[in-house]
Amino acid sequence: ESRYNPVEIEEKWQTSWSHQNLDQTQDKADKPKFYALSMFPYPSGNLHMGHVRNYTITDVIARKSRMQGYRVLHPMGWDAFGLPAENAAIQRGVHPAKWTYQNITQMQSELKRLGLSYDWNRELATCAPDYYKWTQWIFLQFLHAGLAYQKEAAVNWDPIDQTVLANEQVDSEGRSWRSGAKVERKLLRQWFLKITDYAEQLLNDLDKLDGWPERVKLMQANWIGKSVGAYLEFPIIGLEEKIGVFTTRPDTVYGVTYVVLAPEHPLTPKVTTPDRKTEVDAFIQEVTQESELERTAEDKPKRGIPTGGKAINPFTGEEIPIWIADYVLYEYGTGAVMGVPAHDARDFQFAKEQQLPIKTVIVPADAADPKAEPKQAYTEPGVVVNSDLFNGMESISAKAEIVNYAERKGWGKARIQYRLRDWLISRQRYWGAPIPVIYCPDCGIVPVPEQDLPVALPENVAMSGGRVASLSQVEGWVDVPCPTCGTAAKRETDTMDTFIDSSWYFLRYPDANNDQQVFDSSKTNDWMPVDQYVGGIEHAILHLLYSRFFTKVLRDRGLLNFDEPFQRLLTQGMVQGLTYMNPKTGKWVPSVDVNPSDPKDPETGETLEVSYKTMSKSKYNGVAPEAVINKYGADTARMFILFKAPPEKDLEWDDADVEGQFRFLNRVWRLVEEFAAKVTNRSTTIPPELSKPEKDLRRAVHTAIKEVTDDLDGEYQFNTAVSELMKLSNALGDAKCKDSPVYAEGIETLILLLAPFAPHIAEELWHGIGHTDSVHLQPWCTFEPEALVADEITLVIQIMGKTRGTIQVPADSDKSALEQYARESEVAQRYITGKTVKKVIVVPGKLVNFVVTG
Ligand code: ANZ
Ligand code: ZN
Repeated sequence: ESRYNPVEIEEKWQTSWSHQNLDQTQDKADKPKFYALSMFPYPSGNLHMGHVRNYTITDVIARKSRMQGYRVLHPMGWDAFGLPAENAAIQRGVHPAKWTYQNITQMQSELKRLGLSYDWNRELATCAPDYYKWTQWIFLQFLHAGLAYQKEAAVNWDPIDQTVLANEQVDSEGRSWRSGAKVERKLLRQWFLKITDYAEQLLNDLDKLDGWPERVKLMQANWIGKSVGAYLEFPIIGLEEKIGVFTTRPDTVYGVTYVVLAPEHPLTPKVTTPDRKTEVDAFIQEVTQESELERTAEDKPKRGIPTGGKAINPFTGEEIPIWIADYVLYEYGTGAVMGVPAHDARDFQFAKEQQLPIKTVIVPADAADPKAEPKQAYTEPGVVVNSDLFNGMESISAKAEIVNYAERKGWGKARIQYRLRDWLISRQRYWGAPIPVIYCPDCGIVPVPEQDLPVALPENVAMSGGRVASLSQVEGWVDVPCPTCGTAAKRETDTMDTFIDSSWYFLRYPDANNDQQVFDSSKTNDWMPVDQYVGGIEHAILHLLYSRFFTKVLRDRGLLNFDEPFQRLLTQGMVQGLTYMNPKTGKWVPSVDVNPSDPKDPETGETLEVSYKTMSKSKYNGVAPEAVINKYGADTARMFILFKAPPEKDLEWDDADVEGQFRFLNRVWRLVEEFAAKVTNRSTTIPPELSKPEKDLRRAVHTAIKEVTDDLDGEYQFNTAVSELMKLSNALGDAKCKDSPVYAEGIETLILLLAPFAPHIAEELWHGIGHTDSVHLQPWCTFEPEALVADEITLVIQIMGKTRGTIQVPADSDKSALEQYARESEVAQRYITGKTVKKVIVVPGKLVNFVVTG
């Protein structure tokens, strides 16, 4: 008799599978395709439990899909450009490339120990020249399509990382998503991708994504931020130019009492009167240093000053003052707003503070006195007043009427506005893909010719002064003859935002080793879209939106024939660890220093606060995957992670439950061992006539097949699927017919159903009962509906609503038969003899309740 030794068998099978090329993708096989993809990791050093959870989920899906007869693409790669490599380089003096590739090697070996069924032949790293060559090629596609352009822009500048950040990389407090630094505003010439051209499609196509969490779709829709309204123009007194504004409330235009420009608006200096110039300049200086979020915060006083200039409201002919204020953003709409204090909360606050007039033009249908001075802005729909031609109209219908009127008069037109901005992709950093353009004094911007790609990163780069030099500082790299005219020219020295690298990697896996093309479209069209994408909710906006954008652009360039890259999306929850905090000092205490039954701070003796928090280095609450694998094996780690919580929910790490799964696998091991040792006739051919114990066992076996399959095919309820496996193993353990083919069928079924979850032990046991080919090449079990039909059911007997016992009765009994069986049962006889039965309630299939008196 052998003991379950996970470390030994896991290594053995991993080696064997890789020799057999078991996980290699079957291209062009005569099978339906299934593309299972985990979000690829940043190679930061070691795997953490979040990775393990993510990849285990995808692996179960990939494995069961193979058994179900799909050809499966299940690849892995590395999101390998980015700042941490530069920071590590500075701290440790290793080149970013070296640090990155070391980490890849380390993490790859950890991944292999988890028994994840990746096709390693398709591994890619975004920092490799044979990958970023195509990233650069794609950039040129954007350039040719007019979707990449340069613009002088007020950018988010991270003073710690010394780089520009996209809006998406600045959090709600105006801090960098990476360094945490307070982001500053700075003017620089930058490259942008025109994602705004695709705003409408990106919004509308969300409807096609049935397999996405509603929450993620909502976040994307809000990010795109569509507003329907009007563009209206206000003539400026004394100037030819007009002030264009975007408004969602054209119905309030008769209530405009001032116009406000963003301080950095190009009209600001023109409308400013000489007496106001000094003050206006000072104000602009001040405001441009603030972040967008500070400027628009609801709770902050709005700051602004008059420019001295005047405009005309074309609808009323009234003269109104032109102001500048911090709450008007230059980048949104036209960078100018018509102020309607009576009906907009921000304008109301501003008008109160600045003593600007407030003019009511909408009133509630039942308004008492429209002339009373309002106490706050009335922002609801209502009836239009004080608005000339439009008086008495419903404000909602007045919107369209007023826009029509404006159009006829040449004062404006209907307009749709998106909150989404173009994507700023320039980064002044070394460790990224160089933007492949050259600046020629004669020809201007010249794209690097395709045959000269990749524009390779220079290897020799200075790492001093607390940062890795940017490309502009690399001697000899910048100077290059113009590809068109040969004149001495200069390379672009910015690299691309690393989100670009990850916006197309899923398109490369179907043809990962192609050195002639970005990918062969027929291959990528064949495998795409990804059937199941799994990753963290932190990518709900950025990565997913950018990937959708790239897909649409490459489709429009004729490279792809589908609209959306990810058919189904699963965002897995966090892995949380037991966390100890000293409530006095606020310090986290490592769990190794704490006695869990009496948690005290080893230094101060203070009683510690205990909670579950997302595992992180700073809280000392992480559990290293390696340690768990060494102790229990990868199969137990996988089983625990799948069993402990539904995939979308947070998961609390619990050593006792890990032990529990280890014990379960041991039980399965012993069950199969015993079977292999004692049962010589292992035929699974089921005879036509079965005894009652056989029928019962067979029902348990086929119920398990049905339930596990439902759990995996539907909403991915891995936790209940594992419970079903445990039930099946119990039924087998208790079975009274261990020499029956039904038992043999049950043992085989248990191993087959276990295979996607715990692939190594399943393989070992499969061979242990005499098979010679891999369990992972077997077809998925299908249940027989007849086997599920119970001959008998358990009927509950109640007296006055109280359960007194149960009896077995034929499953096809009708109501009166059920009553009859119940009455005659021993249980009922005990309670009803000598009494009067006043009423009998029969719930078919479940229970019979006797109401008695006397
Ligand atoms: C007049 C008005 C009257 C407005 C009213 C609202 C209510 P969303 O829905 O976010 O698109 N706005 C326009 N451009 C702006 C900018 N650059 N900075 C700050 N605010 C700006 O909001 C559109 C509304 O936000 C516009 O409609 C405008 O104020 C303001 F009773 O125009 B509204
Ligand atoms: Zn030239």
